[in-house]
Amino acid sequence: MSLVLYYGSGSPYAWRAQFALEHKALPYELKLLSFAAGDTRKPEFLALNPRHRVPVLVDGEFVLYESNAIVEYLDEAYPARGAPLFPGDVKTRALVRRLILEVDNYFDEAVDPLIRQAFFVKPEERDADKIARGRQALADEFALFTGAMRGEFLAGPLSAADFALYPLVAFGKRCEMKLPDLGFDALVTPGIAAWKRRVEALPYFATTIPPHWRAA
Ligand SMILES: N[C@@H](CCC(=O)N[C@@H](CS)C(=O)NCC(=O)O)C(=O)O
Repeated sequence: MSLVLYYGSGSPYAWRAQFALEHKALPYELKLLSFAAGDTRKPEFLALNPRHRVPVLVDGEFVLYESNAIVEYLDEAYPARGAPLFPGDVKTRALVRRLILEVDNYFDEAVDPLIRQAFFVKPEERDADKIARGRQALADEFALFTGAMRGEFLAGPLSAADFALYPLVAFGKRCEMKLPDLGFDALVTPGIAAWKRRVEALPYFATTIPPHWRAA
């Protein structure tokens, strides 16, 4: 087994893949790419992912991009290691897949405008209406995910759905560094706050935090 994960520090999608590698206690090598240096657009990386995005997993001869596909691959390729990330019966596994799609199709869309305003728009050019709409969209999403929760974790037991959602929630919270009036915690329901604490209590959680976020 020779696993290599290409990542960029602070990428919520790469965080998903690292969650899965740690959950499975798999040995792997991390390769850090610099977004600022344009590493994702260099020919050697484009040969791995023509969509120039991290994460990319290399397992021997096999190359895979798209974070949720990587998590599912690791779960199937290394079934003997760690509790399954697509657990339970066929209906629970379908629920995990549905939740992952809801994260990527709806939650991601809700948090993205806030991330843009916080990290990619100059302070003097920030748009208060976009921030207000983003807050509301996020509150709506937290309410929907609270309603969808089936137990201690999103689908009941810990699953790939938790790994899909958590890094985007953490990124939303991190927007407060640039938008101190965001009031992120007020948007989070008690159910999601308790879920967040459970993910943060996972024994390998600290290892997965993006390096430059640790110092913050
Ligand atoms: N749908 C992709 C999204 C990956 C993604 O957007 N990665 C960003 C970092 S957060 C990236 O690599 N951007 C660099 C680029 O676009 O060149 C996944 O889940 O893996």
